[in-house]
Amino acid sequence: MTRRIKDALREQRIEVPSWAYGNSGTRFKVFNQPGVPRTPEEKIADAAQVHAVTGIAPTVSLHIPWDRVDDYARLARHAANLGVRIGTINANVFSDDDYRLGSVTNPDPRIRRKAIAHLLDCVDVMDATGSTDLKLWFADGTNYPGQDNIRVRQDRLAEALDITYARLGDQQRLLLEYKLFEPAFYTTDVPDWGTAYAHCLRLGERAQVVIDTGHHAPGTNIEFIVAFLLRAGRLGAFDFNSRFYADDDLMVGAADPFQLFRIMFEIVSADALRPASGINFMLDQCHNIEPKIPGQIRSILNVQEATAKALLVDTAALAAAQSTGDVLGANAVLMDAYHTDVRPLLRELRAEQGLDPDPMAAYARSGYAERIVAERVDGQPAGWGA
Ligand code: PSV
Ligand code: MN
Repeated sequence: MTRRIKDALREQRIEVPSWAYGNSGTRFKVFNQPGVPRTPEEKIADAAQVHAVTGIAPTVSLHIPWDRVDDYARLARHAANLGVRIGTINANVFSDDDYRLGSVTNPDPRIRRKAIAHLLDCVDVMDATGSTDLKLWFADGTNYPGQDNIRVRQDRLAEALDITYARLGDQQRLLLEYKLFEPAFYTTDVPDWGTAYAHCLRLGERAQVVIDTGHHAPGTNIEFIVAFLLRAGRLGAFDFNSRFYADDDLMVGAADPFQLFRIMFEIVSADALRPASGINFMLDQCHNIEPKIPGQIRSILNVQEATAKALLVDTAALAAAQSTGDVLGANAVLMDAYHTDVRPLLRELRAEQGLDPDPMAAYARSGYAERIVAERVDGQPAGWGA
């Protein structure tokens, strides 16, 4: 039993976002922290620290143009030298005045062409870095009834997706992310998993849905969406984070660790944890008030703990209780696993892998935090809009 759980945990991989290391905030204030990276290279260096102490975060998502460089192949080599790889390429078609009324769904054909050209540029970045995933999130939508034609905006979106999908190589995927609201407040052009799923179905097998755990109405049963998309073979990735009210990109597992456990249970019970399953488990977080590298480490540990608990579920006992209609018994099997303290098991696993059993303490002891504060004094710190 313990061996099976450890084997599964050893295979687990979680991808970190480059933007977690830059300055961030809310629409009210972006807070500056000392020592934040000034370049994509420094963001990758910070991400490498997270991998060094956790052992399960070997890839970094980039956000283009926030992480624009002249030579992406060189950036990929820089990552490799630090022991990590470039992961998903996130297309940013929202940080530009042209996109006030939308990007690929904008009423102006010139702006739509500009947005599509950027999506195609992102595929070039994938070719240069070896990245296999293009993640698309659109800030597109409307704020007022009557502002634009809802159906026509879907047509424009479909056209942009068709062109982008056609540009992908055989080993590359398009990952479509949905979001209920924000920055548009009346309609969002990809508001929910159903809309994303319908577009992906039409596009083809290499178009898959991204579940950002922060992008739902309060009370939404996210594990149901996970189960549905898994069954349909269309769950491409997660953007893990956590929120108490609206999307505020808090550390995953902070608001509702039980929800995270329920999600990971669906993953584990469908045997979808293995990297070979094709699901990219990414973090999508910003650390506004907490230090960034420890914020990422804590998030990874939260996912790892939820996963270990999910792996502990006695599936034979659960199936037996389910098949006999033993409602309370089935629920008790799940809750037994959830209530188990898996931290000793994870400490043991890390020690076996030559890692420090306590990654938070290992990072604090490393002196890296002090070093970047001392060294990164000149230049422009990376952050929203950088
Ligand atoms: C939008 O809220 C989002 O979740 C998308 O994934 C973006 O790529 C990310 O935030 C960073 O802006
Ligand atoms: Mn996201």
